[in-house]
Amino acid sequence: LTLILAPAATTTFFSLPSPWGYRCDVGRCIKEDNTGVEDLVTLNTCKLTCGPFGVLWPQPKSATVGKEVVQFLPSNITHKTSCAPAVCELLEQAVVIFKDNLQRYHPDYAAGLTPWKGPWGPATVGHTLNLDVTVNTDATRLSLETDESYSLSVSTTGQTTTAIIITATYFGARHALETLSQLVEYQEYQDSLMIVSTAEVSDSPVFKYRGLILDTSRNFIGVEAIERTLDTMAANKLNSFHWHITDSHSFPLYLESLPKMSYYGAYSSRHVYYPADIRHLVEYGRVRGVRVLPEFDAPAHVGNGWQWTEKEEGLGKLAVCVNREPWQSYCVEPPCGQLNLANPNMYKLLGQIYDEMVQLFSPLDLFHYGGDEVNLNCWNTTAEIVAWMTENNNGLDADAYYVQWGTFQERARQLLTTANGEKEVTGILWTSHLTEAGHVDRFLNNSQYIIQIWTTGDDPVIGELLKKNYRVIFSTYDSWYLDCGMGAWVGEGNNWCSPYKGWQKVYDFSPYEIAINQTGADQRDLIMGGEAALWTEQVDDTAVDSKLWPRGAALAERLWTNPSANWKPAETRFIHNRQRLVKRGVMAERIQPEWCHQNE
Ligand code: CP6
Repeated sequence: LTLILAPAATTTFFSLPSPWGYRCDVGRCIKEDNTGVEDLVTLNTCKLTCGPFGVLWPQPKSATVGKEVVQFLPSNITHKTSCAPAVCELLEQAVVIFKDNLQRYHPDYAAGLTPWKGPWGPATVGHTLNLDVTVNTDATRLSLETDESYSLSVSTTGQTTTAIIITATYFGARHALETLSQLVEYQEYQDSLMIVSTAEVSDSPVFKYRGLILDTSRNFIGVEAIERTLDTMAANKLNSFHWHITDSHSFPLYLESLPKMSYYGAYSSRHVYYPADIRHLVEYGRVRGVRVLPEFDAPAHVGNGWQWTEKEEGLGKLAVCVNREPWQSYCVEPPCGQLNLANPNMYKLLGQIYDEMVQLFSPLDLFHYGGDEVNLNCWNTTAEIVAWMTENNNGLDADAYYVQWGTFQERARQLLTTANGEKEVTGILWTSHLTEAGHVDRFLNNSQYIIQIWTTGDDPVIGELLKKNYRVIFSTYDSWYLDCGMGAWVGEGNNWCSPYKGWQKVYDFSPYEIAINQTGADQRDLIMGGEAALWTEQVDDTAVDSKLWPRGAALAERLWTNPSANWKPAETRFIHNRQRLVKRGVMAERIQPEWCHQNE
């Protein structure tokens, strides 16, 4: 009988000061002794190793983070959960993602090399990270009522670090795992991970609705780039991916009941989202705590894809002004196109499109109808529509057209409700002439719609809508548009990239301040949150990451934490968060030279 006794392992607490004579302070190496003699070898070792321990983004409501770290390996993570079956199933996936994110901290991860090749000492091998997750309710889908709060408690005794997570919902637990992953860093010295040995975090978001908009019509964005976007949103606790899937340029949405929409409207058969892609992304988002919210923009911003009804089926023209010139007379951005109000088949198709979208994106808690930038001149210069207006004694003045537009929106709402099994879905609409003071309460019920503001932060329409009790989402173009807008490419001297909106501008824009300025109160019951927009006239897969990140992270802290200070005190954390995003495989834009990171 042979007994092999493993050597008794002991945990080494690496206090910061670290063992190299340098102290690692949020990513910077500071010499401990006062000899003034720099040892470049140990300084550089420290630089390689020195991680931004405890740098949290977005800043939690309350957090105490210890100053000591212990080593462990990602293979030494255990977890136990207490939850309803459907929640536990999601949590299993969340834990896999959590572990993968830790693997990504290894500098050789992207190169595909096998990480954790050692050498690591017994302290690393013996140490275990135990996750203990309790979720108290059984919700498995996000809504505007979802409780995303969490408490996270990290403690270390003997050979074990335990992270206790207690939340109301799965979505809170998922946020807690993101925070926990921010308490971990890679340590070059022993090729292992290190985790802060003690921490207490109690956290919840200020705004319920925290999102990004991605346009996939002006240019197609591949499924992988969208996955990466969802990953990175989750890392920053953003919870809503607003998918502006179609527009007048292209129709990349493959519909089984209407395949000719994308056959005519997609840029090519490769530039299509098939039902399996969409279902995959909806589920991919759900697991990561991100709602995938579809927009079907109408009655304007349509065009390519709609031609087949006239060419093949005898259904007549369902979209008018399609590709019409000179475009300046019929739309704000070429190619033009608007739905044909005079042809009842248009509603039949719209209903079919909604039917299939509801199936693909189910379960829906919100639906975006678009509704922006309708051009009345398109309709009243189209003979078929003018004849129909006249026949029905509607008149031909602007108000007559607004009434028809309002009627269109009401029919669209009814079609969507029917598509959703007669269950009302809260609608979102862009600000437009229909949402102006003189029109909005005539056409749009404030219990049925949330209005998304895309004009500037000083637009008085914001105060008007709030005073009429409309719920709003902010996407003001002077602060939260991450693209170059249209001016740069239509060659009209309008260049929204100039000046470039740095992360500081994104960070400092505060919806509550706007509301106070315009109405005297912060209106926190009506302001659901905000979204930064990436319109893709000048973006494809190659630029999505660097346009969205790290500026999207600045938006995330505004909406999660709503800091009272401006960007300045957040700068160091922001930069470290950006470094972490890069480690996770995101091509996030650089903020400053490495020199600043290491010296200052
Ligand atoms: N496309 C759609 C767009 C824009 C909007 N809707 C837009 C407007 C102004 C600027 C940038 C984008 N490209 N469908 C407005 C909501 Cl500056």
